[in-house]
Amino acid sequence: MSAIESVLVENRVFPPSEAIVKAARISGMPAYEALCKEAEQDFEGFWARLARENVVWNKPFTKTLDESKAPFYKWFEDGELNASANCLDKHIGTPTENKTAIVFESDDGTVTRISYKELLAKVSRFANALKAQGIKKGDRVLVYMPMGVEGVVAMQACARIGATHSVVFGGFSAKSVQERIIDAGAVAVITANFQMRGGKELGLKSIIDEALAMGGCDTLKSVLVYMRTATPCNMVAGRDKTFDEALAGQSDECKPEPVGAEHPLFILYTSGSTGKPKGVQHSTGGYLLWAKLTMDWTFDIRPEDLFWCTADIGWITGHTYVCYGPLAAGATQLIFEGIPTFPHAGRFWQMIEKHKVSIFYTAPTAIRSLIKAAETDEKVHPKNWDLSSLRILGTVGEPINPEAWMWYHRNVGGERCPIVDTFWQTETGGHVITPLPGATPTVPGSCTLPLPGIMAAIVDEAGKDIPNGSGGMLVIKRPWPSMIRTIWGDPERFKKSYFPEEMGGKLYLAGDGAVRNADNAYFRITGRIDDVLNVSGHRLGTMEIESALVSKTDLVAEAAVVGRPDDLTGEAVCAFVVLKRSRPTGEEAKQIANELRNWVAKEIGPIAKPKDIRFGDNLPKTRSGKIMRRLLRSIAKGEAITQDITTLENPAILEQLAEKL
Ligand code: 6R9
Repeated sequence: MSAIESVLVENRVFPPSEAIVKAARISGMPAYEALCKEAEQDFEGFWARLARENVVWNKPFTKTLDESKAPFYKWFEDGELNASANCLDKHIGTPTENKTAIVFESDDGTVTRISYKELLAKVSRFANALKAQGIKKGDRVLVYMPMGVEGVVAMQACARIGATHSVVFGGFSAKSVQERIIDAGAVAVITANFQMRGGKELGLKSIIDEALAMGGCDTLKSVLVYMRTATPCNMVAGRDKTFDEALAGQSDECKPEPVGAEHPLFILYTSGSTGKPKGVQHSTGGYLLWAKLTMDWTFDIRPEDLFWCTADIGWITGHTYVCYGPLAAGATQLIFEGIPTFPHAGRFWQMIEKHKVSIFYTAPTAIRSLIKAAETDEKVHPKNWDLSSLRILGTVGEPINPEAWMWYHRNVGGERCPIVDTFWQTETGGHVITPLPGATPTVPGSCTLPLPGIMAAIVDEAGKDIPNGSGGMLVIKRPWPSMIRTIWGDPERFKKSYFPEEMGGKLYLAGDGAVRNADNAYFRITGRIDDVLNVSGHRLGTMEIESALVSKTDLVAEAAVVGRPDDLTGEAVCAFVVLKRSRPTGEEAKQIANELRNWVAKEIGPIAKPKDIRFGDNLPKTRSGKIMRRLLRSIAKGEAITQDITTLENPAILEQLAEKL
């Protein structure tokens, strides 16, 4: 049975214990339902109340929602605030000021702690250094940093002066960095000499140098380099400065710059179905409200919690649940520099015991790989560590298969911790469909119900509602405060991608397929319905990988990329390639496949490397010349071809493409 099929027949229900319900902020289903009702009865009043209660405004807003230019919705538009002040200054003068904001564990296990007060001083000083570089409100700054306190400081410092950050995950290639600098018009890059992962020192600054050497980054003026390790890196005089140089003489006080609620706090690039990655633009007010609110709602965060989200700051999860949410909530969080399998695959469990983590939030792909490790080596099984500090578990990034859910529930959660399977996207800013730990009975593999005020539904291609029990497309019918505002520099693409005319132009189209349970209306996400793949929880566009392949013009004539299910990574990239020379076989085919993999890693990043590469003399096409992708998907899965292939121009190549290297 495939993961999706097993999800669809799942019917085990796990209600939260009475004690958990009693202690929770949103306590029991009636409390959840009351919030939903409040949102339905007075939609704007509901959000206005929450925005007043959860955000510190320099200037209060007078209008909650402006729909006059829909789908370019504006929230709290005439209000003014600063995101960094909402994460740091807000706690000064309260008992939180001396509380630990971040517990940092480095790759080699060294632990450091920083209090809210110290973090504020550090962010302020860095903000002054940015200003001294001539960086000002509205400028874009690209952040290419390892996991650690400094990455959060860089983002917070940008927010403090009203500069818009664009964080790029440290695994992306020089080419990807260059494209993002150009698209965002970034004036500065904040990076590190190296990052430490799994005991290895990996170059970051060298990738920035390579990106800038590709040319076209005309807006870029300065590069600030955090010396993470003692190994020197290339520094270009007049352009590059170490953090020490940039921070020298800077005061650790910096007044936060108030910005309008709609001011772009950040741009984060993500893959779409067509063309280049899109710069998802987020607001300041609505986004910050969501980061704070979902910490309260989904994680039921408390002052004594030790919160750990394992996501990298290069992804949206690291933005909302590392950089902004935990700080806005005044929580203590753990940040980890390394990887889950170094020095052994019990590292996560060991860290939970050591730091007494109470809320643990990770990706299904990590869980699956740790299950596999624990099954092969008893010594790294979670039972070897004391995990009794845990009270809530979470997952994010992709559908979780019920087997992995049950393992997580039993072996990590000790059958006592609610699991919040949080469905959301870069575009939604934060959780949109998720259980509430002290209310929602959970079902393995289901993200259960929408948060209050999120009008999620399942519709057909014309935007018409589909009854519960049948699959369709996931949409959100009304705007919400933390939604994507536009695609940076491409409002038309924003409208077309997310509010398609064919569906009436008013529904937010998530790009995922979903089905609601006929009995309890719970949502199950069945996966992307567009050409976006989800490999280990990372979004990749098939078109992006195809264009990377065909850009190897000396070798590749044509390429088609599809996804196929993979037990470990959820989906795997499978590329069908036609070369400019004759079709290779045997050792030679393997060697060329490797060359192509490395090429894709260089063009996009190692995460995009095709797992499978198949060579053919041609690709299966219809008489009108369209590549039959559905057929390729079947071949990639190793399924027998049941589709009608009468329109296929060249049926003989199917055999070639089915051949594994
Ligand atoms: C936060 C994040 C978004 C895509 C999304 C969907 C998949 C995320 C999920 C899930 C099933 C969940 N996804 N969470 N699918 N259950 N709990 O991951 O953002 O990188 O933009 O990916 O991830 O397919 O559309 P992003």
